Amino acid sequence: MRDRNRNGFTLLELLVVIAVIAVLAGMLFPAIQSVLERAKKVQAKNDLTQIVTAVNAFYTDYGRYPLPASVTADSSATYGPGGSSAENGDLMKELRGISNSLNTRQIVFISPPDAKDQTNPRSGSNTSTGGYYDPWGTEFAIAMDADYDNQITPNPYGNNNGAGASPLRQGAIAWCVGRDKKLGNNGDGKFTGSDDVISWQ
Ligand SMILES: [Ca+2]
Repeated sequence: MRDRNRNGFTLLELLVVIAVIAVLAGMLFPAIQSVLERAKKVQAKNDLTQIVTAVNAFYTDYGRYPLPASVTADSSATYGPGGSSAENGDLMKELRGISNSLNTRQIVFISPPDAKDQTNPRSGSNTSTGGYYDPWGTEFAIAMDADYDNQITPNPYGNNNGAGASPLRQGAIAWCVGRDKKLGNNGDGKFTGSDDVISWQ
């Protein structure tokens, strides 16, 4: 009996070991979560930069932004959540050269990956609508200077709420609403303190 105890673990020793592992895992979990969250933000920033680059490349090639002729105000040139066009799919199809109503030469300005999960798309495209989604599952938003006065009116986050002045001295901008899926911090519309990611800062 005594020899067996000396060579193996007692039940109590095993329980202590399991408890220690559980405590360590509990301490590591938030750290891992925050690393993953930071990686998603970096991914979102990259995607936003590519979208803005694609819009500006369209401008360079065609001398205008990828907007229907009827759209002449910045306020009606916003695609994605909260925009005049609630989805970004139509714009993305133009930028990808899938649609040729604005992109008449069907130049490919951007090629986002297809989202792996088409019923809950993240970090990629919905293959039927063309909508381009952020890493948390909401479509990216894009705004353009539709009246060509070299500024976007208004700044989607308002004047001096952490995302610059309104109007904003940009020709094309893009942003996404982050993990909480709401503009600003839990829907307050302010960039300061929010989990949103923007292209212009
Ligand atoms: Ca403008």
